[in-house]
Amino acid sequence: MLHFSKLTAATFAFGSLLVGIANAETVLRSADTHPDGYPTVEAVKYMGELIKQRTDGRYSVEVYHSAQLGEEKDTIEQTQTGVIDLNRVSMGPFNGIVPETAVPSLPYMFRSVEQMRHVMDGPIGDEILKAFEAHDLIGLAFYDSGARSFYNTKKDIASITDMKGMKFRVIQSDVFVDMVNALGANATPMAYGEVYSALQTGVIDGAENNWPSFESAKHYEVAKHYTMDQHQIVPEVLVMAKASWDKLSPEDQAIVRQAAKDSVVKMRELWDAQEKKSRDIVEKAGVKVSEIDKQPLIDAMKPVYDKYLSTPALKDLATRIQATK
Ligand code: GTR
Repeated sequence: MLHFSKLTAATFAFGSLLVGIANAETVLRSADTHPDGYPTVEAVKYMGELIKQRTDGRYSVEVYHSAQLGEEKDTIEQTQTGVIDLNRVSMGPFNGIVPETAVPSLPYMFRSVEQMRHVMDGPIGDEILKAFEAHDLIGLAFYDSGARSFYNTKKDIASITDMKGMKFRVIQSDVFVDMVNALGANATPMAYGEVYSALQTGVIDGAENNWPSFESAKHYEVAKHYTMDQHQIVPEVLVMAKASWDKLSPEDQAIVRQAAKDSVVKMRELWDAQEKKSRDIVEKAGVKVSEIDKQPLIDAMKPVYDKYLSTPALKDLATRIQATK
């Protein structure tokens, strides 16, 4: 009897040790270049809450916003090596790593944000997410980034000829560099965090981005001319380190994937509201917004398309994107 109860006590102690281990919370570290409150940051936090609820607290997500873990190019490398678990990045810096990402990044590839959402929500989006796996990353979801347009410190741009010789900062991606050069301007690839001072000191004349980035990075304080050329509708992407993913059980992988998908809905709500808010802030601060005839810019992209749609598979991907309603 005594022996039996000892055993019971030991079993109980061992059992609670196991429960203790099972309850230990694993915190997944997630990188974002944007400040706290930005739609991407809030969407990943929301995803973290869903993961926490659905794993009974075994997993949670901590978002390191404001480039606390580094600039995008570096955080991508750190995610590939498993130093960072999760990363929310523009597709731009992936262009040289995952060739499929160059296609949705091509200027004027999408006709509208609505079409981009249809494409990325469907089988084409899944195919592109899958393409990350060959590069030690798990593609989880696409977020929105509106449309990117040029802005500068010098003058209103009303036609493509006004851009000639101007120096524009771009994302560290050859697609972006080639786009600016094909417009007759000069591209300066540079980390996002360096753009404000480069605008201020005149190292560059301008840059290009959507309303929320233009506003939250405060570039509008120094660049007062915004041109509505809307050259790129580049989706953002949320990736996980393959090393971190492989540590999850298949059930937990399914929870993470679903939570990421669920956070897209939240992201889009936040995004649509933020775009309006940001545009309002910059216009009130005196930014002059000018319209431009987009056709000459579209026509100038022919060599860029030829360069990046270099294989039948990539050409086919572009054709399928363009055929999506
Ligand atoms: C923003 C994007 C960021 C970053 C930035 C940039 O629109 O959300 O992830 O890529 O652009 O221009 O570097």
